[in-house]
Amino acid sequence: MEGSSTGLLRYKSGGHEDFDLEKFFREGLSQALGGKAQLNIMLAGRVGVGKSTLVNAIFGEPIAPTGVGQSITRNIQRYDRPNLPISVYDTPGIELGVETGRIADTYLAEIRRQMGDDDTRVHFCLYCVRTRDERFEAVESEIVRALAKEVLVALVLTQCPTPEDPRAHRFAQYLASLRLPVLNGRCFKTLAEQDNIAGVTLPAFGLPDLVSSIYDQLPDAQRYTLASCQRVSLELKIAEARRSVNVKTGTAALIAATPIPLADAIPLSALQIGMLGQIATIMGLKVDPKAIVTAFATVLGVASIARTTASFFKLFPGAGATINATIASTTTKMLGEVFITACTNVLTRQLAGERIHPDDVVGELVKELPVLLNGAARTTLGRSAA
Ligand SMILES: Nc1nc2c(ncn2[C@@H]2O[C@H](COP(=O)(O)OP(=O)(O)O)[C@@H](O)[C@H]2O)c(=O)[nH]1
Ligand SMILES: [Mg+2]
Repeated sequence: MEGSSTGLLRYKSGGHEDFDLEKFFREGLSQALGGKAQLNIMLAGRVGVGKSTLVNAIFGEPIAPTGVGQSITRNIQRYDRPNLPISVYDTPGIELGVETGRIADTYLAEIRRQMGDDDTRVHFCLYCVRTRDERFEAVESEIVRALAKEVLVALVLTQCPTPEDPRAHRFAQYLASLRLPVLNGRCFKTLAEQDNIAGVTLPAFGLPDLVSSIYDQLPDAQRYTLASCQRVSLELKIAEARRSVNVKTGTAALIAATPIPLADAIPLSALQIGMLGQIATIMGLKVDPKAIVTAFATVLGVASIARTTASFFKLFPGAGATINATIASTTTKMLGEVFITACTNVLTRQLAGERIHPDDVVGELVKELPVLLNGAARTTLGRSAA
């Protein structure tokens, strides 16, 4: 069991090691939090179109300052937030007629300056155009074309009243006719923050579509950061959590490539429980490790969880006394899917306006686990163990 290239088999076999659910979950959390790659976003477009509002709405945090004041930024500003692996390069708003020729050069110089370093490189640019201006100058075309040679550019129509607004639709068609080299060859209509016009509330829209489209184009490491940190698309969180479960499922199969006695399956349990910490992080939920322990004890019908893997593996009836690759990967996938479902249920209730106490995540888990595990485990594992 020693010297594995996966780096996961650091627990020696022989039954001396403790199965420690709380510790494994904590480790999963800290790996998930510490493992987020830096994601750098450039904002470009004219002054006051809603660049700051857009990026702040995507991440649910005031990263870039907003306001209607004049453009005081002469150079590109970098904004960071503590505990958020995201930086925003806010460009001085384009003021038409003012040194327009040099604007693109300034942006490009900054992009190139940061390009070499993985931590500072710009991963994508949001080029914002305000819908009601119905104006996109030749110089903006030039800037977008120049930027797109260096970096992924998403063209965003900001402050769009509704998805069906006819004037926005015509403007979007006009922009599409320019055949700009932008993400998906089109612009994204958005209203980042709900608006109020003549007493009518216009709900925010368009951000999930924008964020998912950008996600599709990013490298895996930045996808993870974007999906985890964004606060607009639950679907994207689910997709990323599934991707993470698939990776863990593969690793689980490796751990049990040579079948292992259940008593020696601690690395597998550590992986599975750590995975739950990662899922919670992607879903943006704070889950108390102690509450997780209580939840599993409830599911297992015991007062406290014994410090053996065998006690934990009672979650998977039919798993048998020897764990092979199929059982390892099947149980990992099952546990991952069940936890994603539990988190999704909580977040869905939250989106519906319910105030969710952090403990409710665990409450959901306790509700979901027995049903899902018992059903799935008996059929799937019964077969693979045979
Ligand atoms: N309601 C609403 N107001 C917005 C939106 N986007 C921009 N604004 C308003 O427009 C002003 C300028 O926005 P800001 O994000 O600072 O523009 P920037 O100069 O492009 O960064 C802000 O004070 C906001 O009140 C939006 O999506 N909804
Ligand atoms: Mg701004």
